[in-house]
Amino acid sequence: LMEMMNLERDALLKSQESKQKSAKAIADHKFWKTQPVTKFGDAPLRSTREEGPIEANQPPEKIRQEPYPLPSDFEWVTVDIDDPEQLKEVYDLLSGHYVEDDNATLRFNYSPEFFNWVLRHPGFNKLWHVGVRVKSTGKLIAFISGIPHELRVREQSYHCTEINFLCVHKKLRSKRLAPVLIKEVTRRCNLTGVFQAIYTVGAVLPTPISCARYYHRTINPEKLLEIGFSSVPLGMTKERYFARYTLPEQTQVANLRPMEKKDVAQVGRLMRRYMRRFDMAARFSDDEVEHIMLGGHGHGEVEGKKARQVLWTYVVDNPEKGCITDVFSYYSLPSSVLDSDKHKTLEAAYLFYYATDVPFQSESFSSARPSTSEQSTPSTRFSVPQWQQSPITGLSSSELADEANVTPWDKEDIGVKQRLKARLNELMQDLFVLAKREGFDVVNCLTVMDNPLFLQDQKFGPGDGFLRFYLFNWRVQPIAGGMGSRAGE
Ligand code: MYA
Repeated sequence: LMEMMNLERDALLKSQESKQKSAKAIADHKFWKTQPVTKFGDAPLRSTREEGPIEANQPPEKIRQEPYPLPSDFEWVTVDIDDPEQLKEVYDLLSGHYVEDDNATLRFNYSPEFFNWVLRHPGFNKLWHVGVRVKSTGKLIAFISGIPHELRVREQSYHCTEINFLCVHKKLRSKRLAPVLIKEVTRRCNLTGVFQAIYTVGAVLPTPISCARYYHRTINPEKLLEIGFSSVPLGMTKERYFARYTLPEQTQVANLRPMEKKDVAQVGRLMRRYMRRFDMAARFSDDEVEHIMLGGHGHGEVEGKKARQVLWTYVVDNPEKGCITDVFSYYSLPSSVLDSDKHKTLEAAYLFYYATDVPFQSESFSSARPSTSEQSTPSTRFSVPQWQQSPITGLSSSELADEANVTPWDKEDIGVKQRLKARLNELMQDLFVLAKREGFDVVNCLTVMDNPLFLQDQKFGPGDGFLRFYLFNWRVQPIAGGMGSRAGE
């Protein structure tokens, strides 16, 4: 495993170096060099004690009050995702113009239900859903969004915005619209007291704090071959290739069932404890756990029709222990197939959050600890402006207690790692069975969290894609794979 991780790291560094060189050659980062981010030439931090903000927080009166100027034919809008028409406009823009692979054969095709789920993170601020329209026609031609988030990087936490879905219409590319969108969303975040952000991008910009690689687990080998997404390895017959990815009909893990609302407190406790092991992770209150783990389950309506399910979450409800011992989830993110006559869509499931009590079994941890009535609410949690404050947390004291005295990921002993590896392998195998039943062609994940423990055993293959993690206005030493962050959205 160590060898695999070292190889992976070397490959990542090499690809990062070469992309970095070519990126530098193309542009001198005219925009990024004006922003509070680590620059390529900056001296590395000598210790994690030097980690922290690059620029000080500003009081509201010091922040630009008026929106940044746009070319005269465009105007700013706040996109209201409560309005089905506007939600559809975001969908139309991104389904035609969002991220493609390097060969332009696949393009992410997030569903309206997906936006409706993730953009409504508890405490979300409508002003952070920023659009640009053509004045004369009203057409939406660009978008960027932020959702509130409490992020812990090693021992420090702060409220930040998670920026996602930056998109400019193909016909308006290379006109420096992206920097204006980024500055405008920054201004809107600053005005509400938020001065840090996390974002992930495939490309190398100044400066990644971490890099992960995409891995793919074939579920429907025939379709993946037809699309050209995968190929039969040299020396292997097609039959053997197909047999390699055969799955059982039924799940194997005892007491596995879909997560329900009544599980939120236990799942929250389990997730907070599990994520505390990593160097960087979101800190979720129970309200957020409910949203993140159940919000995409197809409740309510989108565009006047019953919402499709875009998220699947399962728990292991262990009757002997009388509590939930494991949870895993995956979401649907199809890609449009751009160059096939036979297939229009690649149905991809992405591994999302998971947690298990295996690392805590020796301390007889139970997710069923009765929680006090004290709960943080989204309205109080993200409404505390940070212009005068040092990093703060909005977790309640019982939520904070869940994170106490956890052994860090990189210090866990080999016995724990082996038990964890065995358990995660069992859970992933069942995830594939369930994903297959739902009609998925492939399960994707990144080399984050504990994923390297099961990639090989579960027949994941390395992909061409990498995802770089970035922090805005927070200087850090590089963060190794031990990272529990929302990935790949
Ligand atoms: S990642 C997904 C990004 N979207 C896509 O890849 C979809 C397809 N592509 C497009 O729509 C366009 O190509 C985009 C760029 C919009 C990406 N992140 O306008 P330009 C820099 C950051 O002429 P265009 C996601 O959503 C580039 O280095 N910067 O370029 C997370 C150059 O600057 P510099 C990017 O191709 C987004 C400048 O823009 C990206 O027409 C996180 C060129 O501008 C990128 N993905 O449009 C955003 N791509 O000269 C940052 C290019 O300096 C958030 N650039 O090299 C920062 C935190 C903000 C909030 C802070 C709150 C406190």
